[in-house]
Amino acid sequence: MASHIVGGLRKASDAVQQTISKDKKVIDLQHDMVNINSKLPMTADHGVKVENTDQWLRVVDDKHTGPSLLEDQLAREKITRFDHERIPERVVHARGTGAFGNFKLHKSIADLSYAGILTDTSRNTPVFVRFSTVQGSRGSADTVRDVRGFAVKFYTDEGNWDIVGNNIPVFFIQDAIKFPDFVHAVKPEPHNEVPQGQTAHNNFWDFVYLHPEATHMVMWAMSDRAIPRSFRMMQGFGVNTFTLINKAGKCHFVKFHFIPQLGVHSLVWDEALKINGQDPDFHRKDLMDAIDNKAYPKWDFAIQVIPEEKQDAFEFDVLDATKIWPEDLVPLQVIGQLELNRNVDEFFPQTEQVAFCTSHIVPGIDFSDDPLLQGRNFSYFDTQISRLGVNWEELPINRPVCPVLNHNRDGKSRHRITQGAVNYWPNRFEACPPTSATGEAGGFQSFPAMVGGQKRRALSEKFGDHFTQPQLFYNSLSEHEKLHVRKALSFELDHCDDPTVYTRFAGHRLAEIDLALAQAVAEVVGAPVPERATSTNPGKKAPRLSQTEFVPSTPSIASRRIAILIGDGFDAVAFNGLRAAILAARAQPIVIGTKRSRIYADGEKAYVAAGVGIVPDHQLYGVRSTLFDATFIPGGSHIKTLSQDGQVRHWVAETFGHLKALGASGDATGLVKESLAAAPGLQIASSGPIEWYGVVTIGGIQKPENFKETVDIVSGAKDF
Ligand code: HDD
Repeated sequence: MASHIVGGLRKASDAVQQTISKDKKVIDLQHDMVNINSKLPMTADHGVKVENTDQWLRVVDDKHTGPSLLEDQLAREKITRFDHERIPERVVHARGTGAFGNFKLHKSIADLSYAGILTDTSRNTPVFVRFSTVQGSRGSADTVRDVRGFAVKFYTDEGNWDIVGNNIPVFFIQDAIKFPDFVHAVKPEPHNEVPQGQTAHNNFWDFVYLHPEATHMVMWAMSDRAIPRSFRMMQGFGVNTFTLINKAGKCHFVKFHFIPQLGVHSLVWDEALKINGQDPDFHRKDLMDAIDNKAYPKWDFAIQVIPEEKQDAFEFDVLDATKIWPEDLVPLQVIGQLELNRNVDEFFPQTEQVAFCTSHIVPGIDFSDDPLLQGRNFSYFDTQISRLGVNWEELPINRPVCPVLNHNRDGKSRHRITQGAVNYWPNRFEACPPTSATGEAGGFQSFPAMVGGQKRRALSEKFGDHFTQPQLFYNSLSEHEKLHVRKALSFELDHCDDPTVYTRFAGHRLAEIDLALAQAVAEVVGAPVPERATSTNPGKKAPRLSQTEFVPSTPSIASRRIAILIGDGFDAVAFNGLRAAILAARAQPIVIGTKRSRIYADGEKAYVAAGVGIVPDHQLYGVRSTLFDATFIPGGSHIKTLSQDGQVRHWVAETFGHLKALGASGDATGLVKESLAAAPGLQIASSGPIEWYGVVTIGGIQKPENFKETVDIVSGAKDF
């Protein structure tokens, strides 16, 4: 992985640089920035210059031995500050990474909302986005099978608006009161703190069996959505139902969507497992590298809207977070674009201290009675107090770009100094009045909804339909996606050792969704195989639930990582030609050598003194094929060396097995042929002839004799 450079501001392209230099949040953050490279002398926290930070003050004899003095205030400060560096990690979504960018509205929706950010197309609203996994702790790996958080903070002119979403459009539970149970069940088990970064354990599968409402999200979590190739290549969903309020006081239900312009792409499970060990920072580096390389990720921002009077018009309850609004029933309207274009300057004060709240909405946007959202509106503000202290909204990353003034005061780590003699309303100076007192426009007004009824712990009847939508999701997947779901379920339930858990889920719950799926999983995990479906699946499908439907309008390899394998004696013409083509397509050529010392092309030795040849980015044993999107091997006399190296053969077979493009020229075609012929995982039954899927060679290549024409491109990874 090419090393990234922090401080993306320096590296931004001209157009983006111009936008960034006017960005209100960038200007705001500069008040709090210092530069460690400024060559200014070191000081203690109270400002006194430090003379020595290497030796503790001691009473020493003539051999310089003797006790250390507690009196050394500088040493004590250094140790004390270090002792207190850690803050509690997020109780969920602890592992994450963030970046800055902006939001541009293309189409005003003034007919639906009076929010400035949703009506003023001339604005460039600064944003901070944090992506995360849910289950693992701060140090867990990036490519685990998990839901990804997709939290967006819009620094709008009217205050901060947070969409705290995920890359899956539904949630495990319907009522926020279940959240502690759910999180306890998904997290490492209490007696032994195992497992880390996975749902593959008894407690999770026990919980989801006992909560049929979780079935829909479980199906998504077992699909390829839960192992994204990149944060840049996944959808974002607000999940909960919010409302939009227009000037006329009309209310519409709304769901928010972010659709990646690069398309939706995933790893295969074998890759994800391997990358966990090979590069646990794979996703965060991918995002930073893309931004440093000016391949700024972009998402279309879209809404789905249901008028208030149509609330009861669907077979699902529009307030149920375990249900999607199928796009054939409620179409998506694209109204804006989100772009990320600047890496953080420092992780802790920005990515770690950023704090989102679903309750942070701006005038023109309001909540709904979605029972999950209502509880979230309490939980987020509360958790920030435990993580960051009550004054968390004063932290630079969290403070709005519009003026903030009120009578909230004091508390731990109060930073702001408010001048004036009063801290209450009303006051004799009429200082800091709410807009209701002045008649000024723009104060947040809750939508005057009619409410009434009994006080009861109850949800509407439609919340009780738990299987229609998981069936809809599963039916809508392509064959290879279904296969991946089956394998994911088989993997996860295999990690449950309590027969009650895997037997009930595989043998009973899955039979509510799809009998063939239930039978296949039950057999493989050792559960009694169900003979009949426990619910009828009418076979209904909905558009754009399969991620294969998210193909970018202009297919591109921009920002993709392409490995070029070389040793001494590579063919310089093929190498240079392909590298130039990769660069022209704005992808990243990454040269992998037999060593990271200078490597020479065929016939190049004579020029050693002139310093030609190439110093590879990595040596063969420092990285693995899994970290690249494609591989090219140029021909040349280096093939003699490469073909004797098991690592190279494994690289080729693994690339093919993971369904990645594989290119070879000249003598390298023979190496590819031999490596694939020897790979056991390629002979798998399939629906049709695929042949050499994804293999491009120059100079001809023969199929190995034992190679089956019917390689299943999807499960090529089977034995890897
Ligand atoms: Fe949550 C964090 C997304 C339900 C309580 N949640 C958190 C983050 C994301 C989500 C992306 C990380 C934010 C960041 O990057 O700092 N959560 C969701 C979604 C949900 C959801 C999409 C369902 C629609 N969450 C949910 C419920 C509750 C919480 C029902 C509690 C009743 N979530 C929290 C939390 C966290 C959190 C405990 C932990 C850290 C934080 O808030 O800031 O309050």
